[in-house]
Amino acid sequence: MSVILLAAGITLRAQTLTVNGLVNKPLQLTAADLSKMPQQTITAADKDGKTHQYSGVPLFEILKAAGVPSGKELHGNNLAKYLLAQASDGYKVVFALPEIDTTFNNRVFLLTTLMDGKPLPAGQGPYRLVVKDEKRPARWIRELTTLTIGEIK
Ligand SMILES: Nc1nc2c(c(=O)[nH]1)N[C@H]1C(S)=C(S)[C@@H](COP(=O)(O)O)O[C@H]1N2
Ligand SMILES: [Mo]
Repeated sequence: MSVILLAAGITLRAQTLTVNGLVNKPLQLTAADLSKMPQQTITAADKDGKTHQYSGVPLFEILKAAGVPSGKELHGNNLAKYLLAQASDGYKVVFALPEIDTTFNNRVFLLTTLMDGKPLPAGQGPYRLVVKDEKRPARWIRELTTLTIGEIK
């Protein structure tokens, strides 16, 4: 496990986000890689109804970078493909590809790195999915480590 040494002896885990499974291009994204991708900032209410500003990379951008079927390719067997998001505590969440695909709808699925302009706090970050306009935040997976594309056979 690599670490980043900050001033005053504070260390942070240099955590990467793994994108694997049925992708053309498996990825190991660092925070620096993510910062070079398109960014979006949204306002969303957390579990307690408190609104925060969340910033990060639209999930669809990450799927495009990994070469996941999208748009017109999303038919036939590709519609039985899914995105499995996994966290370091073992929490797992599934999304269907058309949910995330902006050619199907305009819902916002954001891979967030910042909350209210600051890195996500320990226990939430460094990466968390935020699903806007979903009535419950159960799929707002904290401490996200891996995105895997699979297919239901
Ligand atoms: N990694 C991880 N993410 C998670 C969970 C979890 O147990 N582990 N619980 C989910 C559920 S059920 C809810 S309601 C919200 C709660 O978010 P909060 O802990 O930030 O209030 O986180 C979601 N994300
Ligand atoms: Mo929950």
